[in-house]
Amino acid sequence: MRNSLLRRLAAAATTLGLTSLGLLGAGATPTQAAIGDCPSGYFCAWRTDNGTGTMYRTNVNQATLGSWDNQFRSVVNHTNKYLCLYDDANYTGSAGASVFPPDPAGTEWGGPGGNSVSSLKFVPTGRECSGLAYPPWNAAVSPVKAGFGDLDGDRRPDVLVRDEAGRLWFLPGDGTGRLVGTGGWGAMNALTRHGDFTGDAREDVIARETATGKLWLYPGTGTGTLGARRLIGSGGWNAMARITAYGDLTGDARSDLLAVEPTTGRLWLYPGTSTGTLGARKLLGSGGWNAMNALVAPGDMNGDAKADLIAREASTGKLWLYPATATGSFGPRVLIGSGGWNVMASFLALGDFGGDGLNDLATLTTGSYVGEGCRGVGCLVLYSGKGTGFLNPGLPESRQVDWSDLRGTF
Ligand SMILES: [Ca+2]
Ligand SMILES: [Ca+2]
Ligand SMILES: [Ca+2]
Ligand SMILES: [Ca+2]
Repeated sequence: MRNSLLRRLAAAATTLGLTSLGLLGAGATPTQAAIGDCPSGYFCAWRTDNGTGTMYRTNVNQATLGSWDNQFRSVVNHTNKYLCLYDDANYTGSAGASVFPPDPAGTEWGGPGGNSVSSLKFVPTGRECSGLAYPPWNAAVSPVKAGFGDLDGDRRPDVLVRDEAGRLWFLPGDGTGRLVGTGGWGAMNALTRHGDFTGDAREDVIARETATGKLWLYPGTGTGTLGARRLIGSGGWNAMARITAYGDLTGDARSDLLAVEPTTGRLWLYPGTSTGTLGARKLLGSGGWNAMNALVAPGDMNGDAKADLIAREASTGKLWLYPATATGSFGPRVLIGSGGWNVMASFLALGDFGGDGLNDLATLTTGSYVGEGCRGVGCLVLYSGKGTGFLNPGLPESRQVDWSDLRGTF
């Protein structure tokens, strides 16, 4: 995908004073159309490099551009959609698309990177200029029912993806995706799921609302969609970090929630209850948990049927396994990754996606990752579990590339 030149060119334009009509001087009136003439809700273009002269405008897709074919020199996107510009008609082009983010206020403008634009379209997310809104997720059918990771009950672990438009996608594991949240999910600053909180044997989603610090439970319906949400935390949850739906630690077969208190470094457990709410919290770790920059709930990793915890140590990039004990706490931790794990942007703990009955771990990479078959941001790397608590070497999944430009995968 060709990157937008918009920001760089916008900076240059500002330096030259081109974006400010005020710099024309008091009383000066531009004799030709200018950037500011582009109406709200429209994409506009000009044949000149400085946004003057005859203005083109549209707010709908254009498979061809007629007399404006190969004429765009400067452009502005005053819409709330992503704008894609293509070198060929019908939304194609060997160089891919130039992507211009939504800019409803119209504060930035620039050039399309050459006067070669022959078609354009508007899409909700930048990914859709050259592909699908969601990445491909392929998982095997597990011989065992994991009790988590599987929203639709077919024993194949599923992924939920939040996109740049605040929509939620359900990826059932066959490479496809279905829209299960039409918008508004951008209001959440924590998303987690692991097992059933409501007691209907269907996996549920928990989300924290940024503006209010409230914790919401979205009950799974068993098909990949989510039912009407319920308030399970009336406020104050913005004071917590690493909110992690864990599975059952307390031994009552109800899923529990973990969270770190940043002011103290304490690790707390919020037990699930029979009413689908959270009970009084219990102290699990008396301090030091701020040293961890990721908590992962992968289910049972060491074969004793009790769900375990994986944590990444920020300063060392080490991965630690905290095995659950029979008394609902953690035994001595075990080093399962000797370093380098900070190149991972996030973890996906979905159960057994390899199909051998043992729980696995998937990761998504940052730009620092270099692997065979995939490098940089947005690679999916699969670590199959050995059933002993340890992981096999990671396999970058070259068939499942392009997990970038998303706003959460869980
Ligand atoms: Ca499934
Ligand atoms: Ca449920
Ligand atoms: Ca429990
Ligand atoms: Ca275990």
